[in-house]
Amino acid sequence: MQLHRSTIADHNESLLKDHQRRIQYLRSEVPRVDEVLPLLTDLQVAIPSWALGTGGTRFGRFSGGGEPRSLEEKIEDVGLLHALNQSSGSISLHIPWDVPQHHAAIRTLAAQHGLLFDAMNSNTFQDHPGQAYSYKFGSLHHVDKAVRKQAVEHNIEVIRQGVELGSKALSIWLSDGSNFPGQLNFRKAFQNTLESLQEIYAALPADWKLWLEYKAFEPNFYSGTVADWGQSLLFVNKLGPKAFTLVDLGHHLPNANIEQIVSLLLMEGRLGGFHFNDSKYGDDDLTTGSIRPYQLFLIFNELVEGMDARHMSHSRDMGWMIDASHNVKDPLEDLLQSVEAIKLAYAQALLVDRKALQEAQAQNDVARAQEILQASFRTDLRPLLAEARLQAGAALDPLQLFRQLHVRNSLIKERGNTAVATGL
Ligand code: PSV
Ligand code: MN
Ligand code: MN
Repeated sequence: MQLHRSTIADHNESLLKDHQRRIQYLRSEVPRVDEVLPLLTDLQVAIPSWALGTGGTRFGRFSGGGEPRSLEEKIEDVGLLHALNQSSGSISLHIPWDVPQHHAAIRTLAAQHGLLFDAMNSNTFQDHPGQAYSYKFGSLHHVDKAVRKQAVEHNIEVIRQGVELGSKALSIWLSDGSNFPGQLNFRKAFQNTLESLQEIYAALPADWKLWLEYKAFEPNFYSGTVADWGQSLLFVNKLGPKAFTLVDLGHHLPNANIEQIVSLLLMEGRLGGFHFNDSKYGDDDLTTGSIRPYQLFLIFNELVEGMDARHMSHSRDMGWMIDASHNVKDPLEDLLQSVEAIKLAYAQALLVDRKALQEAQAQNDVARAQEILQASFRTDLRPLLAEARLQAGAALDPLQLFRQLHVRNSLIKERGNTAVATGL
């Protein structure tokens, strides 16, 4: 489904008067708002190819219909999101859930939608059809060298595919771990993983990055071989300057102080990117900002502070990606909501009075420090995001336009009701 510029222009025209009233009020309240507009426009959030269909649980999956049946259709869906918000300018693929075949044609299609290829995700947490060895007892950490070799080769193949598509990063998440005490020798598991990662790292092109994601538990429930940021940091420090830790917001033990983790990883120059989602219990993969928006803001507060301290480009020097999966919402509506929540937290963080905060910190003025942060968090910056979209040629209200156009119904007509989103 193609979205014409004139459709967006008509939609914007119909909402313009109300929008102008809101943005004028915001400008009168927060004089700096216009300064951050270019930064907001520049921040693009990658969409994972596996989030375009309705997610499921191990108990069932309830498809809303019209899901993309091929990589081409996934690209079209992300293109639609990007046309609506001008903030979702890339797609992240998962191999072998995605099977890119005609790379040049896929690349051209993506470019037609204004999209780039974000990080490539390898997958050694499932057995692939026809592979020689099983990953039942892990992949890069496996006791058997032959299994490790197979997993290393898969990762190198994913890099190869990514090079064809113009991607610049390999994202590795390992489910490797153990379910029972005694199952693993932790040190040997670590050393095997390190050796495997070194082989993968050696195959990285010069301008590529390797992001190593950690996860506290699931599918293993006793130990994880890359279970937390400390373990990931140990690996990436040993690998070299192209290796970084990736933070998935749902991969921590309950109540972890993620913003502090972010701050210290940044300080060490080892924070590579994010998988955004939200959670109440574990790796719930709920819509970003739907459960703990204040935490999201505090994370962005550290990001802005830490990246500025290191003179990093907010838009270019970090991998911004969503990793979510939804059982009850329209996946495209949900992704629009997640992108909006991410940019809202970013805008709030950009508008923190940093000088005043530093002064309050230097004077141990705890109450003032809290007031400064919360003043930003509690300012309604939604009109600012809308203004950024208006200036970028996107829709003032992407979700409303998505509904007005009955996009889901058109997709169901085109693709049918029972299509599945992933290759598995
Ligand atoms: C694992 O829970 C994870 O967060 C990794 O990023 C995977 O690639 C993704 O989810 C698969 O859905
Ligand atoms: Mn993830
Ligand atoms: Mn996850």
